[in-house]
Amino acid sequence: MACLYCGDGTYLKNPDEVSRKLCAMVNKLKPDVVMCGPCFNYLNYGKMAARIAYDINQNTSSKAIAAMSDDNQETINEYKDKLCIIKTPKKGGIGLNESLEGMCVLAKALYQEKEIEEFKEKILFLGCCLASFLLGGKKMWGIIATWRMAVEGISEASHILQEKGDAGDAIETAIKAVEDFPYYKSVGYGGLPNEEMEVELDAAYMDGNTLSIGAVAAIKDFANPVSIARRLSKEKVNNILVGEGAEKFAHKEGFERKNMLTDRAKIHYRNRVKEVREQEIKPYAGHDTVGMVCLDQQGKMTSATSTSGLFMKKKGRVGDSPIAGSGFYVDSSVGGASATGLGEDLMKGCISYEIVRLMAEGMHPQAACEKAVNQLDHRLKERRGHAGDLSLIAMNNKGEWGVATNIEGFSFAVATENQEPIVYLTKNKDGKCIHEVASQEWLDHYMKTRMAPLEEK
Ligand code: SD4
Repeated sequence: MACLYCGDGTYLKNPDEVSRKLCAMVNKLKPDVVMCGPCFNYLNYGKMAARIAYDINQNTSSKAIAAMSDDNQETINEYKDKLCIIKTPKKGGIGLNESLEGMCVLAKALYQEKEIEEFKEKILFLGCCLASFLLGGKKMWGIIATWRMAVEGISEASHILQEKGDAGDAIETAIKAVEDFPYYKSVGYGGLPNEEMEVELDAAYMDGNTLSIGAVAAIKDFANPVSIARRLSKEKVNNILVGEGAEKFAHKEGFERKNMLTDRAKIHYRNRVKEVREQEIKPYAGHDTVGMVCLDQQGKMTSATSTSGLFMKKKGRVGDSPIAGSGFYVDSSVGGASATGLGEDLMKGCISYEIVRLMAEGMHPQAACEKAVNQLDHRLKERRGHAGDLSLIAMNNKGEWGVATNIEGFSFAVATENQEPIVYLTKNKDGKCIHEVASQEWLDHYMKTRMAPLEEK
């Protein structure tokens, strides 16, 4: 064997154990060269790869080399005198295909007389799932959500998933946590009202095993629309209910009634009415829908959304969030996606379905999100002169995830078997989305501004 490739696993809970097991494997297989590098990730994901390469050089007779992009500058500085590090051009990660090419070039350099094609057959790939493989067949789980506000919810969900709980229960728990928190202005209790100062809520739930869908739209006065949507997904027909019909169903099924209009939301409403009058501000500015995709240890995937839609929307307006294929979609045999942004534009691309379709063709969730968002953004600008906000999250059935946006500073939260719940901020730079872990300062500021006393203008 010419080479052995290993993935990253930066956020592995037990890097010592992974390194020890990988060294044992290298000692057994005795490859000439071990290439260590992040597969398709962002940030400083090369850290674990560099550390593994270093340990292999210390503890085995094989030669280990690390490969990573400039995103990993910190790691490159730390290891540059201790390790051979190949810089890969690809921003973000070396990618499976890129690393295969990269290793072939490397192998050719080492064994000069051979042709690149020959090496392809001699390379053993151990990609990003290496971690779970090495840690004794532990099953992957994960949950990803739009916006910072979801992080407490996904933390609760991760306990359920860790304990082999069901992806349906985990996602419902996570979304309910967001719906119940009064300071988040676009979801559930405390959600911002429509033009007539009524809180009309949209929510959906999808089961990726059975493809069952349930949704409610423009529902008033119920505490947890996502639970009603999940209940509807169990029906044979009548899966999507709106307004009065949805309320009647929820009442009959015993769901908790609640006046969802808070005093704080009333102040936001009155202030916005004044702003719109005085400064011509668009009533639609400022919205944060929660959308999630979840994978459990049994391989079941789910997706769900919940929102009060656009602030000051017309009574009866329905956005993308309860619409399958636009606001959400999931198929356990592939993965799922969910959207936030301007529903009217998100729906024009059936964008969640499009991402799942691209993943089914073999694309990594990150590449699929970027392709779908960039293409829709481009198409909307070309045909209509402008594109609304489009932000998408996705996860495949291996627990790999991706995010893309056409706005500045979209935040999202992820937890998986390999990583604690983390909030990231992302921005689109020339079609590539760069994710950064949100600083403590940013997180504190976020909460402070959400909960600051609100004065009527
Ligand atoms: C809607 N997509 O109703 C929702 C709004 C949203 O972040 O996502 N806000 O159009």
